Amino acid sequence: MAGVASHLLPLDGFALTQTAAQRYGKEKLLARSVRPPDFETPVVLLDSYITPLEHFYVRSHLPVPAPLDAAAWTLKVGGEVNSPVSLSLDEIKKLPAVTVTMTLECAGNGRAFFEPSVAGIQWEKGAVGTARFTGARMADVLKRVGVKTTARNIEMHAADRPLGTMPAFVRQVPMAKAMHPDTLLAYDMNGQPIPPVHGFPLRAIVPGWEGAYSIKWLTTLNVLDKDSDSFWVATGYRYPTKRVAPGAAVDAKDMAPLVGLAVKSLITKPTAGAAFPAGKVAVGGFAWAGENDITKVDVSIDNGATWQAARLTGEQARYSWRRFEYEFAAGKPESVLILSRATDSRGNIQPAVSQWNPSGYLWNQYDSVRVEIKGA
Ligand SMILES: Nc1nc2c(c(=O)[nH]1)N[C@H]1C(S)=C(S)[C@@H](COP(=O)(O)O)O[C@H]1N2
Ligand SMILES: [Mo]
Repeated sequence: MAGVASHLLPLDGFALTQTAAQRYGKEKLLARSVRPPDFETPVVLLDSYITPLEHFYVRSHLPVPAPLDAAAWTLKVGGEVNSPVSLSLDEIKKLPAVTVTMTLECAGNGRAFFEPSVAGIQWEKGAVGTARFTGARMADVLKRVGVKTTARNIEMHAADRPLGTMPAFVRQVPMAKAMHPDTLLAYDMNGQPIPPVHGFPLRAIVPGWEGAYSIKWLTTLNVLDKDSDSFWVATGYRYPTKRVAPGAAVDAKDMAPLVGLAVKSLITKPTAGAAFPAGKVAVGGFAWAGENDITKVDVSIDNGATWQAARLTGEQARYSWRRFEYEFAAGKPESVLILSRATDSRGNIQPAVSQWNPSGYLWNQYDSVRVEIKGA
């Protein structure tokens, strides 16, 4: 080691991961990528209705921007509008404040389970969480600038900068969703200023739609009379319009942009592999369906042969997951597979088998947790 300064030695993988996690206060999460930061929440930490900030998953395509100065930051609003403006954070905070409780889920949550496997972050079950977002209505800002009748989409730009030849993370939201009173320009998350890694000082909140619509570090709303030609709008976040064979190549004309989210449930207790004495076993979890409400969650403890309705409990809010609870009596030592299956207000039922697709989006088959019942 002579002559090698210790501070120049490469950190090992674990140390690197810990350093990145500490920087963002995400020590308890699973690092799927360190640069840019992609952190997944272990299912055991998703057992509360509101996900605490330190447990909330992180998905970033590009490095987190250098700390943004809220006093110098502005939101530029232009394009197909009568009077373009630059708004300060204070001006946005003077608009009526709205709080929306929302389940935010990455479209790629569950990608790791697709067969054949699909390129991208290998999320298992925890690229999802629920938070209370407070901000101004996007509609109030758009009304203020006078959107022209030619407007079709709002293009959103952010402060995170691409590495090398990577495209910037630019997305669009159609006018109708942008003008919806629940679509926000949010500055608070769970009652605190949005943390840097979640988009400080301002992020879009497009409730009930896959997470990539909710642009972090928002800098610009550009009103368009057409579709954005940015990479992530033109080619990203697409899903086949028909069922395809696993592994098949899908023609661009048979792909459409993702909107909404799939009906889905997640068992948060017990955890996989837990062991119990014979007796009562409590099952709990959450179910969500984007813009739709959850009307039913069924549980099976016999490999899906029979199903029983779980109780829907706790807070009920549009765009937010719903708690379900179930209890069963374990009589003898055996291995039990607990399955959950949600139904939404439009009659969509969680499938037994997720539809494979080229980008590995919207994994939503029955959730399953295996537990072991030991002797009394
Ligand atoms: N500017 C910007 N906004 C972004 C992203 C990004 O990489 N850059 N990632 C998107 C994706 S894919 C998701 S799933 C959510 C994740 O939000 P979170 O990191 O606050 O959980 O942010 C979205 N907003
Ligand atoms: Mo995402």
